[in-house]
Amino acid sequence: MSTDIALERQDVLLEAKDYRSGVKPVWCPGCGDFGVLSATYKALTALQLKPHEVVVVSGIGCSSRIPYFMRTYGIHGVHGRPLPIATGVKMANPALTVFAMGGDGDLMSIGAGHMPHAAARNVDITVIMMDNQTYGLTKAQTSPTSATGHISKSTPFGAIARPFKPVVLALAYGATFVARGYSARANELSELIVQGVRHHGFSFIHVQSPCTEFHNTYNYYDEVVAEMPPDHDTSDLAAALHLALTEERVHLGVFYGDESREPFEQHSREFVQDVGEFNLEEYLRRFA
Ligand SMILES: Cc1ncc(C[n+]2csc(CCOP(=O)(O)OP(=O)(O)O)c2C)c(N)n1
Repeated sequence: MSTDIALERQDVLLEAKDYRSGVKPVWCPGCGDFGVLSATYKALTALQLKPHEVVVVSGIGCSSRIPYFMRTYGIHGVHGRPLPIATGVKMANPALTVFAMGGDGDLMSIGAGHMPHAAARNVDITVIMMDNQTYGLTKAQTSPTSATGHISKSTPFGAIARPFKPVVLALAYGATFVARGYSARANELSELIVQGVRHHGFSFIHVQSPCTEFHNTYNYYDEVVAEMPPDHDTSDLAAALHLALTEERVHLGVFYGDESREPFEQHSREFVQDVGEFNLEEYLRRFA
């Protein structure tokens, strides 16, 4: 059966191939982002979302090329701005499943100011950050997640700054679902993506996604990644922060989940209904 017919029918199970655009990824051999792409196909297959129900918004960077390789709607946006664009898409049509995807430069450097606001609002989008601890597309400058001492063309004598801790930041900003995956473990990552999409609210998935060309960290992560302790309570924010602050181990899995907060787009729609028609005269009387 052709893919187009399968996509129209409710009774046909979609397969990973149904989410492929057919455009061949331009990433370097071994790039971690291949693992993230296949985990995303796998997650969409598990969720059985129709491609037209999904929008993948990205910024600019190697990782941000991901919408080209997916047979969903997609926006290859502006550097650092996937979150405001994704927020707008979700507000305009809350029925869509919206992803915001990009690199550590995109989301933690030029776009760093957007995450606290999107998390505080609890917009129901799933953010997947592909962290290679370097600027891949522009050829290996130091990024906010590069380790102290990291040598590159932008820090030739070693980075002085301490690296950002994306999971700690997401928890501190009030993200209601926070997880970490590793691109070399695509099956586990796809399960985290499924959980992130099912979560009603702002989900942040930090993915260690090594850059084979400029900063090959596979051996390091193979060594230091660790499963989430089996007794970790994902409703305990302090315990999640404690684990995320751990330097010796890079824990994979769900750090935190809180379903109690209403997503922004739902809340704002109810709010608009309660307020009723916008009254300009009343507004000017109170605020002008
Ligand atoms: C406003 C603006 N500033 C700078 C750039 C140049 N630029 C393009 S991608 C990028 C960083 C890429 O790093 P990252 O977001 O981590 O993605 P990666 O390529 O590593 O996947 C930069 C600085 C740009 N395109 N637009």
